[in-house]
Amino acid sequence: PLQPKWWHTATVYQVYPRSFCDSNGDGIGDLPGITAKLDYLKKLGIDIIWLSPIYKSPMDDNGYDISDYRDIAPEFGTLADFDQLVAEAKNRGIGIMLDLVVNHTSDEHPWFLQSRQELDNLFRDFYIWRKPAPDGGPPNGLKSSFGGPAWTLDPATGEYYLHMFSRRQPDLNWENEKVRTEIYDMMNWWLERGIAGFRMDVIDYIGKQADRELVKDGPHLHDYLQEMNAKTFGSRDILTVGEAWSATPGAALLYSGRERRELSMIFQFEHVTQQWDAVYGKWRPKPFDLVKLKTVLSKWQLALSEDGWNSLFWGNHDLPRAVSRYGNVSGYHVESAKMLATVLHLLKGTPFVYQGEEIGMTNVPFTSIEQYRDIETINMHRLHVEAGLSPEEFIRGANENGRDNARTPMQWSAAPYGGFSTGVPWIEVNPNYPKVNAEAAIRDEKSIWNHYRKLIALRKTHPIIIYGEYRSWLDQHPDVFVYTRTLDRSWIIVVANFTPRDIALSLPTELAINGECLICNYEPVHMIGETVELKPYETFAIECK
Ligand code: TEU
Ligand code: CA
Repeated sequence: PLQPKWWHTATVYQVYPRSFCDSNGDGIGDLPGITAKLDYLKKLGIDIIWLSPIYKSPMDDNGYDISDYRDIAPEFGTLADFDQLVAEAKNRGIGIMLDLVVNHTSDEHPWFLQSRQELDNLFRDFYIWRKPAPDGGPPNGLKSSFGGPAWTLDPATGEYYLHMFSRRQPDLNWENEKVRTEIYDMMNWWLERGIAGFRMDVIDYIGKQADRELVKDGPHLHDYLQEMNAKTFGSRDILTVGEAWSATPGAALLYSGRERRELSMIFQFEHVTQQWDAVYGKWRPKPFDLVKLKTVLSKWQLALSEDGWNSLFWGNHDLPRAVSRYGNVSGYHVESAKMLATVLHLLKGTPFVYQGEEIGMTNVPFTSIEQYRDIETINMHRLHVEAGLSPEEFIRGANENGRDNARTPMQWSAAPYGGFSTGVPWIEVNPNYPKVNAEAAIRDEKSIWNHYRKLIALRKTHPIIIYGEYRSWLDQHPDVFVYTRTLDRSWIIVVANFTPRDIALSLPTELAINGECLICNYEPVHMIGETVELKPYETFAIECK
């Protein structure tokens, strides 16, 4: 049923360029810095690098606000630096996947500068302009993800323009065919440069119908994606991943089903958003609930088992650090980070590693709003405090779930600033860098890093990890995740303790196994019977052929 694809066995590594490696001491990560670290990534075993945006940008949202789709932000380098990165990566068998941000542009993009000039400008219809409501206020109640109305009045013409994110990120009008043609041309221009894929920012928004306050999953969303596929990457064997916070399993099949000619896969976020508070959202996360997490992961595993394909991730540049969110950084940092990696990488799908996750980087203990750089955190701080939340409580939420947790500089060594830069970094380095850093991790055979390396390699030698049928067990067990993968006569059992306690686990008799231990975070386990003694955050996978 599933037709094998090269990206089924691949592991993707996400680089957030601003925070990865600074080559010239200005405190900002850059393209030559990434090129300098390709051997590190090669050693880890990854196949694809997803680069968060590198295009020219005023950096209102760290590059997710693009002012020139065909040039590089000067602080990141030049097109020559980019070509060199692509070539050097290719030499090592690594592909470069670009972040395609086409729901919106920067307000400094020439299209928008034109568009805002006058009502009959040729580019007016590149964006979404509406007359004020009768009372002069915004046309309707649409809200920006970063707080406040999604409409801003532009005095030049007396109309409002739509921006689902900051007011410096005006939404493009996808109903305008000229907009779509421009975007497809631009995509082809990058494809010609030899890139291996696109990650598509908030792609579920592009079919929006603003007047109906309908943003996600608009009626023409899939028409546009089919058109895009046909006009750009459809004839090439690249990897495409759509970011779709709204996606249900049914929607995922529309995006990635084998007959659909749309995308390779999507990012869905159900395992993330189910942990948010109904009122305060991510700023007041609910306590971790393993049963709910397992329910969501299993649902997605089963829904995309025969068609479509899952992306697998714990973190990205918008999310907290995985080990801080799902693991235990106070007593079982290494054990819990390895456990999480094992659970994720042995599921069916393509794993995504977010930079620093492979060394167990953690959330950051900021104490004041001045230390944050993220536009969402800064805006939401203002709005929540105005609405009566105490600044302390907001900071507590931000330290748990804010986006800057993932954006502090990559910790390369115990050198000043974690070896990220010789100058003062644009955002503070996590103070734990003397202990948590890549240099130390590579040296230590038992490190989190070496565990990731092993997992990534296992996918290359074990088709059962790629295609084996998934089944979960003990769904209601509050502390332990148990699942199996089966292919032909072989099967793998994966067991993971999500708590800092010893657990005596009773297993169904059919799960008794005697085989090869593929990976573990304590001593290898080859055999289990009806009961298993698990140490804190213990995990292992046994294969029986
Ligand atoms: O994220 C989409 C998005 O919806 C996030 O902003 C999300 O809502 C937020 O982090 C949750 O609180 C993408 C990018 O990944 C993000 O970095 C950009 O800021 C955003 O789009 C706008 O381009
Ligand atoms: Ca730099």
